[in-house]
Amino acid sequence: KAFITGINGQDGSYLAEYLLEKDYDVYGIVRRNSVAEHQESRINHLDGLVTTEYGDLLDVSSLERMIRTIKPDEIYNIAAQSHVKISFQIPEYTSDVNALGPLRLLEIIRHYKRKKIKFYQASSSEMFGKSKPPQNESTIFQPRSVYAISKIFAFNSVVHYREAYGIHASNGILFNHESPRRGNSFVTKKIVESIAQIKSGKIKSFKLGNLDAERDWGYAPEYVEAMWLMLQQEEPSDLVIATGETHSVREFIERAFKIAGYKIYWEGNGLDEVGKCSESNEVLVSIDPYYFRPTEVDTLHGNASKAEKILGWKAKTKFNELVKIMMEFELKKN
Ligand code: NAP
Ligand code: G4F
Repeated sequence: KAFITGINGQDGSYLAEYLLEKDYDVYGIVRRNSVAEHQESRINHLDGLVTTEYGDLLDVSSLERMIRTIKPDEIYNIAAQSHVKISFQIPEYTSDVNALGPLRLLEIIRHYKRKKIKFYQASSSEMFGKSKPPQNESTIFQPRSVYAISKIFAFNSVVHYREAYGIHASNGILFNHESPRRGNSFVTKKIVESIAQIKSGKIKSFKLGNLDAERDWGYAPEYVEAMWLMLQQEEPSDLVIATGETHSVREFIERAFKIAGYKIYWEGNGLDEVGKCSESNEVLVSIDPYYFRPTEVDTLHGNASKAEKILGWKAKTKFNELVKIMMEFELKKN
């Protein structure tokens, strides 16, 4: 039996599918949404296959009730206020959910002695912050946002509960991973969705922030396999999961436009920089400082060789293929 927090998120939905294929009984908590169809929008197709109840990382009684009634073998804590930029606006809420949420779960496991529950925590490459690339398990954390700080608190809680109480608790330090199910306020999904809307004539252009940030972007369905593998190991551990390839936001834009049949060129500098269509010379992309962050993580580039050695896991879908999957999905939708 598996209990997934954040089951309606990008990763939670893929993880639920993955565990169902492995014959798990899958349970999860969902949050009430004022628009009913948003509430389980990514897992509607799993209706009748997974069991969901209302719950929240801020509501200990809901977590305790779920764990005591389900008696899960594995808990995957995937839920979070997962948007880095938004954490600058709601730092206290972000910390309550992302830092204290996992602590609440670990406390429940600690006091629930009936059987050994294995625990997975969704840690993040964002914790590395300004540490120089490539980053691996020995790289120090130099956070650049409250999101990252909250994830470091959770990371350390996992290590502490493992050492102090012998809990089988592991941190997956996942680098950015995307898919057609990615939320559309994250840069990759925003780019492909906007390009498809340009192509179908719904919009003329779109605005972005820092085009020079570099990320190690992988494919989400492959990353949930690494989560499961970590809990199948005799010894819990903390592992980096990444592709080992890094590309800029700018490269992502160029590649996505190319797949959609456009060639673009860049003109101007700083806030005045624009991406124009080579054929029509019309502006397709411009800069809006609203999307800048007070502090930025410039480059993330993961070294996942430890995960390869311990789990036998290696990223298969690299940058070009990922952009293709995401762009083609949007083009078909529009
Ligand atoms: P996501 O799509 O934003 O999903 C997050 C899920 O958490 C959503 O289902 C959300 O519920 C739920 N949630 C938020 N606050 C909650 C609360 N207080 N109580 C219960 N559930 C709550 O994020 P994701 O991309 O799948 O990421 C999954 C996890 O991995 C997150 O912890 C994220 O921080 C971490 N992570 C992600 C990446 C990445 O590149 N994707 C990389 C490293 C780490 P609603 O559906 O109601 O909004
Ligand atoms: O897509 P992003 O918002 O992802 P970010 O900040 O790297 O965070 C994601 O990955 C983390 C793992 O490293 C996760 F822990 C976290 O939960 C989340 O999944 O932004 C990527 C880059 C940033 O440098 C940002 O400044 O894109 C830049 N960017 C440029 N224009 C933009 C935009 N980001 C967003 N969201 N929107 C823009 O318009």
